[in-house]
Amino acid sequence: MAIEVWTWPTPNGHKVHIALEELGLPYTVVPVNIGAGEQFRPDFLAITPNHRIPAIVDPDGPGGQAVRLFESGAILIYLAEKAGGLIPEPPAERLACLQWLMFQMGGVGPMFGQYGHFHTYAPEPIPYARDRYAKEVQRLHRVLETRLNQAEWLAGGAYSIADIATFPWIRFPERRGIDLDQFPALRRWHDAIAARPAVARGVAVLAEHQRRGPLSDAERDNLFGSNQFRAR
Ligand SMILES: N[C@@H](CCC(=O)N[C@@H](CS)C(=O)NCC(=O)O)C(=O)O
Repeated sequence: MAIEVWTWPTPNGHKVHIALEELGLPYTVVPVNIGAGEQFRPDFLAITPNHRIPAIVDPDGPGGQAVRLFESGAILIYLAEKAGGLIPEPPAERLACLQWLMFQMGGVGPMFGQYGHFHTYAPEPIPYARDRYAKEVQRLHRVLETRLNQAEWLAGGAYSIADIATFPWIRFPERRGIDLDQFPALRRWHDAIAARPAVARGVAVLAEHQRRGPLSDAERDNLFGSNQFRAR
């Protein structure tokens, strides 16, 4: 039975699309237009009280019971374990994989997200915030560069969910003021992942809905305004 993926074409959504494509798991896409406020629909809130994509419903979860899951890192671990791939078996590499996955979830994602907020979406320029997140983005790229000078992939010798979680955030580096040519190991890693057919299929999911141009007032209200912060 196909896994339902409640998603939208953003870096966190792309992680799950890529993993499903790499693992060859059957899935159906349920679009959740976050600019239009569809993340606040009761059927989505029943899956994730955090009203953020991605989330999945697997009718054939553990013990044959349906499972609902949110948080992209947890979803990646679940999919990798279900399919038996993209997570190394040797304990040391498995730990390294989880470590770099957590680094993405707790560092790269939130910090790059705040960079985007203060450089693109904040209604007025706040130099301190712009500078802080620009420095963090640079620093996190340096950390990844150091790791990828030591190992081919983030977990070590094998491509894994740690790479899949991180890759969508390294696409379009110019959007974060990054010149990837200054990070040769990261460039090598990025190009190797971008060349994978499953990755191309994963980032093509819902590509026709990729956001372009400035936010409308309604989109701003849903993402950063009163609708976002209303008690539910
Ligand atoms: N830690 C979460 C973050 C998910 C997240 O921030 N999703 C964004 C899109 S990339 C979202 O749904 N935003 C909707 C909103 O802010 O209302 C994860 O990795 O799944």
